[in-house]
Amino acid sequence: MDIDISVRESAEGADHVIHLDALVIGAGIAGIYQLHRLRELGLNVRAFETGSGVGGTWYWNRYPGARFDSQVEAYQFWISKELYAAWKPSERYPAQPETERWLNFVADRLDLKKDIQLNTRIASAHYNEDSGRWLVTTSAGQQIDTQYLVACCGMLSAPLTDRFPGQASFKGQLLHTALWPKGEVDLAGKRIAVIGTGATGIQVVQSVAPLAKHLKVFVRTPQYILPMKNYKYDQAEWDKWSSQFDELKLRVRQTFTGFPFDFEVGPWAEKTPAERLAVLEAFWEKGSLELWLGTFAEMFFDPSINEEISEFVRGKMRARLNNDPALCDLLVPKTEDYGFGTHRVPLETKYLEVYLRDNVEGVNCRTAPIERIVPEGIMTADGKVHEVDVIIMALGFDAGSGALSRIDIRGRDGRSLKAQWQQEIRTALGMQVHGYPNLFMTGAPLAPAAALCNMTTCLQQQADWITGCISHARSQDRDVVEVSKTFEDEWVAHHDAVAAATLVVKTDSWYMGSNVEGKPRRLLSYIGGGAAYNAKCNELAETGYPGFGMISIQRRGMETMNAYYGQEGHGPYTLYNIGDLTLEDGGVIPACELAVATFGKLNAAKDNAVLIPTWYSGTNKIIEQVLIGEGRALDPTRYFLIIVNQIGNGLSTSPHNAGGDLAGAAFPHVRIGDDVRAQHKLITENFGIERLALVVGGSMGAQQSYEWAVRYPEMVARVGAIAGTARNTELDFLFAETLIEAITSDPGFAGGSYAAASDVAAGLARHARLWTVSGWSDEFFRQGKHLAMGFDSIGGFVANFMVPYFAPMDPNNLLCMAWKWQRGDVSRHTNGDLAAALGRIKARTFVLPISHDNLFPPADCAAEQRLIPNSELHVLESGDGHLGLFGTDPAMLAQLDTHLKALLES
Ligand code: NA7
Repeated sequence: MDIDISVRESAEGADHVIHLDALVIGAGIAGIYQLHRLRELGLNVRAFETGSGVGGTWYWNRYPGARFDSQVEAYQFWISKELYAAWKPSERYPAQPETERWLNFVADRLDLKKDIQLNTRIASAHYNEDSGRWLVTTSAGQQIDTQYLVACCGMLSAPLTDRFPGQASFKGQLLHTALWPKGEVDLAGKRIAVIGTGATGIQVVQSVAPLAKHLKVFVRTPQYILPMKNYKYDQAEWDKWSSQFDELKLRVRQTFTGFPFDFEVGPWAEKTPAERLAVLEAFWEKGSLELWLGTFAEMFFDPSINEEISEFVRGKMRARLNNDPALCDLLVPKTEDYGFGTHRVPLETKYLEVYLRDNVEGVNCRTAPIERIVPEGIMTADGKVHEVDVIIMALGFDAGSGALSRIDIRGRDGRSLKAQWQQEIRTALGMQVHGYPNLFMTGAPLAPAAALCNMTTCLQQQADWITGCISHARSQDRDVVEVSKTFEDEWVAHHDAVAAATLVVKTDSWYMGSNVEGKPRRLLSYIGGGAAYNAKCNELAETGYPGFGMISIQRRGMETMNAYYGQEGHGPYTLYNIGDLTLEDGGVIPACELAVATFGKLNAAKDNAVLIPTWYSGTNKIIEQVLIGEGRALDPTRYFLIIVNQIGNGLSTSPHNAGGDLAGAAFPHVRIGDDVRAQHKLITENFGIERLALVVGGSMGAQQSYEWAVRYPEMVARVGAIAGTARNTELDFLFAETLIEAITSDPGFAGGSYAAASDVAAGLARHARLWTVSGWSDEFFRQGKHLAMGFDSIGGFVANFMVPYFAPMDPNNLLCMAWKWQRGDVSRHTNGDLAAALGRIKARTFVLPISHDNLFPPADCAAEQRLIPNSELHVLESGDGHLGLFGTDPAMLAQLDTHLKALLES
């Protein structure tokens, strides 16, 4: 007999496509909660579930003895106190039937079932880049068109079933724990084999041993165990827990593993051996996972501490096996096997004592591995046939990535998630994967929810974050959310670095994917702790999800026309919609967006904020690379650094991404003053900052800094104006004019209606040559700096550095900025009286020209400085000229740091 999968495929609606805002895959713990949250958001959402009932893990795993290892007061939904109090669990660790009833109770209470389609397996999900939506197909052929796809498939829901040759030939009953049939399975008086002694196998073994005529347990790797102390809960007990609902709800998100307990017994090193033993004994008595996840965190890092704790557990196990040498050899892990806690530690109830029974035999399948299943039973490598009536396979799962890999998921450009994960398992926070826009997931790899967590805690936390992210995107009128590759790379690197410090990565188990042949090795679960993970997620939500690109399909044609602009090359940054911006020269930018990158934290007094506007063609990225760093003047450990991209630079609202009536050449004229008013809204309304410790910028960034100081004198404590002036000179105006002409005279420019930047390649190359001539100084070339950068001549420098630098930029964007630059002039505020305008400045101001700057020579800057009341002139000595702003001269950067430090301390 083969495994009964008990799924009757629904063919509902096979003939027409259903349209949804969101489709949730799965109706387990995560699925029903995610459905509830997205429905609260007002989305048209539906969940699809393979089983014929809700429950997920607690629907499928109905094998004898199935129960969870988390205390029931913490294995909960935190939706409301009323819901919590209304279900009274019967015991501390309820068994599967009660948990399945509880999940049905929750689904009924929240009226979720009307939006859950049962008996339906999702077969494929293909992303359509034009619509920004997913086309999902069930195995019965039903099609669903959905904007968001939220996979709540479960981390342990892809069971490993076909493991041995000859399975189909077995004459008796072959059962898999995770596909256990509904209804009674009569095991009484049977000859039973259990293969596998993980958390599942242990529960099965201890439950069926008393029923079986004879039980053979096939043990390969022995397990460390902890005793489960289960006891009945009466109404008074549950009322007690219900009264603690608010504290528990808060607490479980603040601990390492999502339980209400944490590693709080104090450092191992500070205790005597007797004190350590006392702690271990006391926690052994607790009968929970707390000895593992709530005593000494050092056990995960230090092999000698781990060995001492392992030996404590081994001693307990040996005693329970009456120190029988053969049983201890079979069932007690040895030092050379692996250490306590480096893979899942199951709770058990008299599991070891089972082996002392006459009707139970442990078969060592390390020495004699299982070769095949034969009609009579199990054949092992020693040639022996173990004859049985029933085989129960407790062989585990393709964890974390398995469930999603079993669906044909195709992202942008048809890329396959399964194929990618066969090479390397990567995600961003376990909730998105780059290349799969609008696909979110819970319980997926590289998050605590993949394994190392009290599951209800971590799954709800993820579903909450996903709900928040979708809600934010919608509030910003954005249809598509996709994490950047940079963000994903950084998360994977962080995940690996944290994991590498632990002993967990040295142990083979499903945690590492080593239970599935060919699965790429990586710790599935993020091991930096639930609390740290939550903090990271919360920070992203509070700062507008930097690193998660959000685009509008309506505008997307324009946005993707130039792949240069985006999170990939310039992120992470966050888009802030500052509302409609009425422009000085007429016109309005509706829902104007500023792309903002922040570093460091705003202090409680809100007096450590530094605003850094960008220069011509530059973005937040180059400013980050050149000016920011620990120990530098702009030190993120001391200051809250806000780099704001100017309008028109390609990341903030710009001609190439504006869309509609404002697209391309139709984009209105924007002035420095418009940028500064938009930034003022951002600073005051989005960040709640009333005074800036410093506004500092180079070139057009200096223009914006001066504008800030003149327009909002009370708000700016200090100004650093690098290589720029408050009023543009006539010569500079002319230079910018030549830049404009270089571009617009290219026939490919076509009045601004070119199809791609490459159509204007010749114009952009001329523009790059002009920048070479005036941006760098004669001294730069005399010193051979271009040769030192690896170019063989000035021609090579232009062809291989300057031209490629500007080539991908959008010509209309550059023109927008050039026009703005030409007209930078603070004396607009005082009817053309520059002295009066600069006289308004209350900020302490450092004027910082570059000695060899052709565009903003020191003399021009000094003339302005003399008009600013509380100011100093400090010339940065550098032969590189204006484009020394790129950071080509470390000595100049050192001077700059010295001056900015002095300014910040003044
Ligand atoms: P696990 O923990 O992956 O356990 C699977 C068991 O099956 C484990 O003892 C394996 O031994 C054993 N196994 C697998 N293949 C074989 C073969 N070929 N021969 C003999 N024994 C084999 O899965 P569970 O379902 O118990 O638990 C999964 C999680 O679900 C659990 O951690 C809880 O969080 C809930 P091995 O260790 O590979 O030698």
